[in-house]
Amino acid sequence: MKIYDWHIAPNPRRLHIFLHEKQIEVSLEEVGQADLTLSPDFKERYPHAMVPMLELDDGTCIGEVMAICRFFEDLNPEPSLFGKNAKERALIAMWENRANEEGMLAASELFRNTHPAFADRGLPGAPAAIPQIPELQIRAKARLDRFFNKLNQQLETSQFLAGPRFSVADITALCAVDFAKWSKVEVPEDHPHLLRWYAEVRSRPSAKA
Ligand SMILES: N[C@@H](CCC(=O)N[C@@H](CS)C(=O)NCC(=O)O)C(=O)O
Repeated sequence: MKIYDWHIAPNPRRLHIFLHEKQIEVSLEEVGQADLTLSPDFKERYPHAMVPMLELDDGTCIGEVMAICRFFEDLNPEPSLFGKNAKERALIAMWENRANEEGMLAASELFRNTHPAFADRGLPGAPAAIPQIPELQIRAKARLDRFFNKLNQQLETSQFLAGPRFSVADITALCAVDFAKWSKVEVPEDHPHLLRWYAEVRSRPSAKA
Protein backbone atom coordinates (compact mmCIF):
# COMPACT_ATOMS: atom_id res chain seq x y z
CA MET A 1 0.00 0.00 0.00
CA LYS A 2 1.01 3.60 -0.51
CA ILE A 3 -0.05 7.07 0.58
CA TYR A 4 -0.17 9.87 -1.94
CA ASP A 5 1.11 12.84 -0.04
CA TRP A 6 1.76 16.58 -0.17
CA HIS A 7 4.17 16.96 2.67
CA ILE A 8 3.53 20.67 3.40
CA ALA A 9 -0.29 20.48 3.31
CA PRO A 10 -2.52 20.54 6.42
CA ASN A 11 -4.78 17.56 5.69
CA PRO A 12 -1.91 15.15 4.95
CA ARG A 13 -0.36 16.42 8.20
CA ARG A 14 -3.37 15.09 10.13
CA LEU A 15 -2.56 11.64 8.76
CA HIS A 16 1.18 11.95 9.41
CA ILE A 17 0.57 12.81 13.08
CA PHE A 18 -1.89 9.93 13.43
CA LEU A 19 0.52 7.39 11.89
CA HIS A 20 3.40 8.67 14.03
CA GLU A 21 1.31 8.28 17.21
CA LYS A 22 0.50 4.71 16.13
CA GLN A 23 4.10 3.96 15.10
CA ILE A 24 2.88 2.81 11.68
CA GLU A 25 5.08 3.25 8.64
CA VAL A 26 3.61 3.40 5.14
CA SER A 27 5.44 4.32 1.97
CA LEU A 28 4.71 7.80 0.63
CA GLU A 29 4.59 9.26 -2.83
CA GLU A 30 4.85 13.03 -3.01
CA VAL A 31 2.38 14.46 -5.54
CA GLY A 32 2.56 18.12 -4.49
CA GLN A 33 4.48 20.30 -6.91
CA ALA A 34 6.54 23.47 -6.51
CA ASP A 35 3.72 25.60 -7.99
CA LEU A 36 1.38 24.39 -5.18
CA THR A 37 -0.69 22.15 -7.45
CA LEU A 38 -1.03 18.37 -7.45
CA SER A 39 0.67 16.44 -10.24
CA PRO A 40 -1.41 15.79 -13.39
CA ASP A 41 -0.67 12.03 -13.13
CA PHE A 42 -2.18 11.89 -9.65
CA LYS A 43 -5.30 13.83 -10.69
CA GLU A 44 -5.80 11.43 -13.58
CA ARG A 45 -5.45 8.40 -11.32
CA TYR A 46 -7.68 9.89 -8.61
CA PRO A 47 -10.37 12.26 -9.95
CA HIS A 48 -11.31 13.48 -6.43
CA ALA A 49 -7.93 15.20 -6.75
CA MET A 50 -7.23 15.65 -3.04
CA VAL A 51 -4.60 14.38 -0.67
CA PRO A 52 -4.00 12.39 1.36
CA MET A 53 -5.11 9.29 -0.54
CA LEU A 54 -4.32 5.71 0.45
CA GLU A 55 -3.98 3.18 -2.35
CA LEU A 56 -4.21 -0.46 -1.29
CA ASP A 57 -2.29 -3.25 -3.02
CA ASP A 58 -5.50 -4.34 -4.82
CA GLY A 59 -5.84 -0.84 -6.31
CA THR A 60 -8.58 0.39 -3.97
CA CYS A 61 -8.31 4.15 -3.43
CA ILE A 62 -9.32 5.50 -0.01
CA GLY A 63 -9.55 9.26 0.33
CA GLU A 64 -10.61 11.53 3.24
CA VAL A 65 -8.20 11.72 6.16
CA MET A 66 -10.52 10.33 8.80
CA ALA A 67 -11.51 7.36 6.60
CA ILE A 68 -7.83 6.51 6.18
CA CYS A 69 -7.16 6.90 9.90
CA ARG A 70 -10.10 4.63 10.75
CA PHE A 71 -8.73 2.00 8.38
CA PHE A 72 -5.43 1.97 10.27
CA GLU A 73 -7.15 2.12 13.67
CA ASP A 74 -9.12 -1.02 12.78
CA LEU A 75 -5.93 -2.83 11.79
CA ASN A 76 -3.91 -1.50 14.77
CA PRO A 77 -6.29 -0.70 17.65
CA GLU A 78 -3.59 0.36 20.14
CA PRO A 79 -3.03 3.06 21.14
CA SER A 80 -6.63 3.97 20.45
CA LEU A 81 -7.08 7.44 18.96
CA PHE A 82 -10.81 7.07 18.18
CA GLY A 83 -11.91 5.94 21.67
CA LYS A 84 -12.21 2.65 23.51
CA ASN A 85 -15.94 2.52 24.31
CA ALA A 86 -19.21 3.90 22.97
CA LYS A 87 -19.16 7.08 25.04
CA GLU A 88 -15.50 7.88 24.31
CA ARG A 89 -15.97 7.18 20.60
CA ALA A 90 -19.01 9.47 20.42
CA LEU A 91 -17.28 12.36 22.22
CA ILE A 92 -14.15 12.04 20.10
CA ALA A 93 -16.20 11.92 16.88
CA MET A 94 -18.17 14.97 18.02
CA TRP A 95 -15.08 17.08 18.77
CA GLU A 96 -13.17 15.87 15.73
CA ASN A 97 -16.06 16.89 13.51
CA ARG A 98 -16.25 20.31 15.17
CA ALA A 99 -12.49 20.76 14.79
CA ASN A 100 -12.78 19.94 11.11
CA GLU A 101 -15.92 21.94 10.26
CA GLU A 102 -15.30 24.92 12.49
CA GLY A 103 -11.49 24.98 12.39
CA MET A 104 -9.97 23.28 9.34
CA LEU A 105 -12.67 24.45 6.94
CA ALA A 106 -12.57 28.02 8.28
CA ALA A 107 -8.76 28.13 7.93
CA SER A 108 -9.10 26.68 4.43
CA GLU A 109 -11.78 29.23 3.48
CA LEU A 110 -9.49 32.04 4.60
CA PHE A 111 -6.34 30.75 2.93
CA ARG A 112 -7.85 29.63 -0.36
CA ASN A 113 -9.79 32.83 -0.88
CA THR A 114 -6.79 35.11 -0.31
CA HIS A 115 -3.54 33.41 -1.42
CA PRO A 116 -2.51 34.41 -4.96
CA ALA A 117 -1.48 30.85 -5.89
CA PHE A 118 -5.10 29.76 -5.36
CA ALA A 119 -6.70 32.48 -7.53
CA ASP A 120 -8.80 29.94 -9.46
CA ARG A 121 -8.87 27.24 -6.79
CA GLY A 122 -11.27 28.55 -4.17
CA LEU A 123 -12.17 24.94 -3.32
CA PRO A 124 -9.96 21.84 -3.42
CA GLY A 125 -10.62 18.89 -5.68
CA ALA A 126 -12.58 20.79 -8.33
CA PRO A 127 -11.84 19.95 -11.99
CA ALA A 128 -13.04 23.38 -13.21
CA ALA A 129 -11.80 26.79 -12.06
CA ILE A 130 -13.43 28.07 -8.86
CA PRO A 131 -12.58 31.77 -8.54
CA GLN A 132 -11.74 33.16 -5.12
CA ILE A 133 -14.34 35.23 -3.24
CA PRO A 134 -12.13 37.63 -1.24
CA GLU A 135 -15.10 38.78 0.91
CA LEU A 136 -15.19 35.29 2.42
CA GLN A 137 -12.11 36.14 4.47
CA ILE A 138 -14.29 38.24 6.79
CA ARG A 139 -16.56 35.30 7.53
CA ALA A 140 -13.61 32.90 7.78
CA LYS A 141 -11.94 35.09 10.42
CA ALA A 142 -15.21 35.25 12.38
CA ARG A 143 -15.48 31.45 12.16
CA LEU A 144 -11.93 31.06 13.51
CA ASP A 145 -12.72 33.47 16.33
CA ARG A 146 -15.70 31.36 17.31
CA PHE A 147 -13.65 28.17 17.00
CA PHE A 148 -10.91 29.50 19.31
CA ASN A 149 -13.52 30.59 21.87
CA LYS A 150 -15.20 27.21 21.81
CA LEU A 151 -11.91 25.36 22.25
CA ASN A 152 -10.80 27.66 25.07
CA GLN A 153 -14.05 27.00 26.92
CA GLN A 154 -13.86 23.23 26.46
CA LEU A 155 -10.20 23.04 27.46
CA GLU A 156 -10.85 24.86 30.72
CA THR A 157 -12.16 21.62 32.19
CA SER A 158 -10.73 19.00 29.85
CA GLN A 159 -7.05 18.08 29.46
CA PHE A 160 -7.50 17.17 25.81
CA LEU A 161 -10.29 18.19 23.49
CA ALA A 162 -12.49 15.15 24.00
CA GLY A 163 -11.43 14.11 27.49
CA PRO A 164 -8.40 12.91 29.44
CA ARG A 165 -6.66 11.22 26.50
CA PHE A 166 -5.09 12.51 23.27
CA SER A 167 -7.25 11.61 20.26
CA VAL A 168 -7.95 12.36 16.59
CA ALA A 169 -9.94 15.39 17.81
CA ASP A 170 -6.69 16.92 19.09
CA ILE A 171 -4.91 16.09 15.84
CA THR A 172 -7.51 17.88 13.71
CA ALA A 173 -7.71 20.86 16.09
CA LEU A 174 -3.91 21.23 16.20
CA CYS A 175 -3.69 21.17 12.40
CA ALA A 176 -6.51 23.75 12.19
CA VAL A 177 -4.75 26.12 14.63
CA ASP A 178 -1.50 25.79 12.67
CA PHE A 179 -3.29 26.15 9.31
CA ALA A 180 -4.84 29.45 10.50
CA LYS A 181 -1.31 30.74 11.11
CA TRP A 182 -0.65 30.43 7.37
CA SER A 183 -3.03 33.40 7.07
CA LYS A 184 -1.49 35.16 10.08
CA VAL A 185 -4.36 34.31 12.41
CA GLU A 186 -3.07 33.27 15.85
CA VAL A 187 -4.76 32.09 19.03
CA PRO A 188 -5.51 35.27 21.02
CA GLU A 189 -3.53 35.77 24.24
CA ASP A 190 -6.67 35.90 26.36
CA HIS A 191 -7.35 32.19 25.65
CA PRO A 192 -5.20 30.59 28.40
CA HIS A 193 -6.76 27.13 28.28
CA LEU A 194 -6.38 26.85 24.52
CA LEU A 195 -2.79 28.11 24.75
CA ARG A 196 -2.00 25.57 27.51
CA TRP A 197 -3.35 22.75 25.33
CA TYR A 198 -1.62 24.09 22.21
CA ALA A 199 1.80 24.16 23.92
CA GLU A 200 1.24 20.61 25.12
CA VAL A 201 0.07 19.01 21.87
CA ARG A 202 2.46 20.83 19.56
CA SER A 203 5.41 19.54 21.59
CA ARG A 204 4.48 15.88 21.07
CA PRO A 205 7.06 14.10 18.88
CA SER A 206 4.30 13.30 16.34
CA ALA A 207 3.47 16.98 15.90
CA LYS A 208 7.09 18.00 15.53
CA ALA A 209 8.02 15.22 13.10
N1 LIG B 1 -11.96 16.35 2.95
C1 LIG B 1 -10.61 16.04 2.54
C2 LIG B 1 -9.85 17.33 2.40
C3 LIG B 1 -8.50 17.10 1.76
C4 LIG B 1 -7.90 18.40 1.24
O1 LIG B 1 -8.53 19.44 1.18
N2 LIG B 1 -6.62 18.30 0.85
C5 LIG B 1 -5.94 19.41 0.25
C6 LIG B 1 -4.56 19.55 0.86
S1 LIG B 1 -4.67 20.10 2.53
C7 LIG B 1 -5.79 19.16 -1.23
O2 LIG B 1 -5.71 18.03 -1.65
N3 LIG B 1 -5.73 20.21 -2.04
C8 LIG B 1 -5.59 20.05 -3.44
C9 LIG B 1 -5.55 21.35 -4.15
O3 LIG B 1 -5.47 22.39 -3.49
O4 LIG B 1 -5.55 21.33 -5.38
C10 LIG B 1 -9.99 15.09 3.55
O5 LIG B 1 -10.51 14.98 4.67
O6 LIG B 1 -9.00 14.41 3.24
